[in-house]
Order: sequence, then structure tokens, then C-alpha cells
Amino acid sequence: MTETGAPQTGARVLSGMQPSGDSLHLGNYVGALVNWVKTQQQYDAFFFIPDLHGITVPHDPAFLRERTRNTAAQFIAGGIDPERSTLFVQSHVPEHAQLAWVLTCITGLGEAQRMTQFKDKSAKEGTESASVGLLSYPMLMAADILLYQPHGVPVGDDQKQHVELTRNLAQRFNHRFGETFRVPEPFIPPVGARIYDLQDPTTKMSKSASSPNGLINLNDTDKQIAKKIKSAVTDDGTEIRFDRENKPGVSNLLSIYSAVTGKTVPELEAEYEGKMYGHLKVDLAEVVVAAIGPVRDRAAELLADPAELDALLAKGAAKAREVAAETLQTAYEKVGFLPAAAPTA
Ligand code: ATP
Ligand code: LTN
Repeated sequence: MTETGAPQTGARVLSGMQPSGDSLHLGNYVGALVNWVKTQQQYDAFFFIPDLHGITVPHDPAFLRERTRNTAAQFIAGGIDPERSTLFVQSHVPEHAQLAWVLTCITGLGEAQRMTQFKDKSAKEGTESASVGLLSYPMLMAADILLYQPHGVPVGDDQKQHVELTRNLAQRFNHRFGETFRVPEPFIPPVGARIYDLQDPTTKMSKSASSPNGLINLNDTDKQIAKKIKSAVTDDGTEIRFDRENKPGVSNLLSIYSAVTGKTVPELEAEYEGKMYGHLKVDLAEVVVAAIGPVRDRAAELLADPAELDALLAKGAAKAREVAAETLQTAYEKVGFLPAAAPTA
């Protein structure tokens, strides 16, 4: 694919989303998952849940396990087809951690310390207590990507710097040890449907939202969804018009409406001309429920049979390992590790 989205049959893409909350939210859904689902029609797609990344900050083991399953169920319920795409959990494919070590050894300390996400997160943790794992996060992400030799990596613009480092590490490795890795392109969605917090429409909708009412989760009930939309912060005046600067609340509601229905913002502005904010909210609640209600219900069905879900993930991991093991073996040979001979009887 090119950055403009023109298809290129047979090309491979890979992406992952951390299991850092109890549920994906509407921002993850329209900003990432919906794009992934479209991607799998045209590409050989690999999607995974980066649980190894999930322990770079303090975590609860039981929550991590539950969230990993939950995320997998929501991916499938949201339209990722495990027959068509390769869907797996990162820790089930040990090659990720193995290649990450090699890449860590060709990354400069200063280079790692300059990554924006490390600077932000380590400041939150307190620089002294931030884990070395957090510093190594980008090298693990580079390994995630390079193992599969993808052409493109669909991510939000916040992950662009990590993909840039991945490209640098691939080029550095290839230059030092010989051609091994494909240098991947970041695929940043052209119309970055960014969804904002319903209570504070100047900050993006995020798992770490300050108020639970600002966030619509994929596992919210219809009633919760309607209530949160009804109490969404709107702006002065009465006009329903997209103006991110002066009307961030109403603009956000219009963006969400547009993202879940496919109607354009100008179409919606025309439709709601002369109507009140209340009208927009009632209709929006209806379309959001229609879009994510079935995803919630399907995810619940999948979670009701964890053995079946785990079996699907095991199948995905086996498919992923076939590709990952081959790349790792090449990288190990290039770097000079002595091949392990088969044991003799
Ligand atoms: P955190 O609260 O831990 O920062 P998050 O909710 O922002 O998490 P991420 O795990 O960082 O979510 O992002 C997963 C994917 O969802 C990324 O591709 C990101 O660009 C997308 N995404 C996250 N929040 C939004 C949003 N508000 N609008 C659009 N896309 C989003
Ligand atoms: N850092 C990413 C998650 C992630 C990822 C990847 C995305 C881990 N490894 C490989 C794409 C490719 C994030 O969304 N926070």
C-alpha cells in the first residue's frame, strides 16, 4: 500500500494494541480497529496483543491475563477475522523477545532515552523507578515489526517515532551484518479520526481519562452509552456546526457521528441546521449503540467460551511463529551466533 491507501495485493501489514484497559474505547475502535478491519481485505495482515509491552509499567497479573483475552475478543467481535488475518498474543511467540535483545544491542543509550514516549512515561513513573523495560520498549516494538518483514505498519501518529526508530534499526542491522530486514513504512490513516473526551473535548479519548463519563467503552451497556452522550459537554450557543477551536464539544459529537455512520460532517451540519444540541445527542446515542452494541454482544459470547478463544489464539501464534522463526534464524546467523546442532542420540 502507499500512504494514500492504494492497494498492493499480497503486501503485508502488522499492528498491535496494548491491553492496557478493561476494554477498548470508541477512540481505539474508530481510530484503529475499523482501519485494521478494512486493511485485512487487501493485505496479508498480522494483528497481535503486545502483552510483553504491558509489563513495562507496574501491572496486576490477573488483570493482564483478563485484559489480554478481552482485547482479543473485542478485536474479533469488531471484525478481525482470525481465518483471514493472523491474530496472536505477543508472549506466545518467543522470537519477539529474542530479536528484541539483538536490536537492543545495536541501539544507543542516548537514542533510547530520547524517545518521546519514554520521556513522558518515565517522568510519570519517576525517572529513577522507571523500568529498563520501559527504556527497551521501542526495541521490542522494532522486533515485533521486523520479524514479519511487513511493508506497512498502520499506527496512530503518536507511534510514528517508534516506527522511525524501527526503520533506523533495520537499516543499521542490514548495513552491519548484511541484508536481513525489510524497512517498513508507517501507514498513518489519512483522515485521522481523532475522538475526544466527552467531558473534556480538548483532550483525546483515552483509557486514562480523568472521568469515566468522558469515555465510551466497547463493553458499555446501551443505557450507559446513551447517558454518557446525553451528559457530554457542549458549547455556548445553539448552532450545530463543526468548529474545533470554538465549539470543541459539538465538533467532537459530529466527528463521532461521522465516524460511525460514514456520513460527512457537512452532510450532518445540513441535516441538523436549526435543530437543538439535544436532538443531535439523542440521534448520536442511537447510532453509537447501533454500531458498538453488536460488537459488545459478540465479544461477550466469545468470552463465554475462553477455551475456544484460547484455541483461536494458539492457532494464530503457530502461524505467526512460522514467519518469525525464519527471520530470527537469519538474524542470528548474520550476527554470528553458532547454530545449535541437532542433539545426537
Ligand atoms: P492510553 O490511555 O494508555 O494512552 P489509549 O486509549 O490512548 O491508551 P493506545 O493503546 O495508545 O490507546 O492506542 C491504540 C490505538 O488506538 C492507536 O492506534 C491510537 O492511535 C488509537 N487511538 C487511541 N485513542 C484514540 C482516540 N481518542 N481517537 C482516535 N484514535 C485513538
Ligand atoms: N506501541 C504501540 C503498540 C505496539 C505496536 C507494536 C504497534 C507494540 N508493538 C508493533 C504496531 C507495531 C501502541 O499502540 N501503544
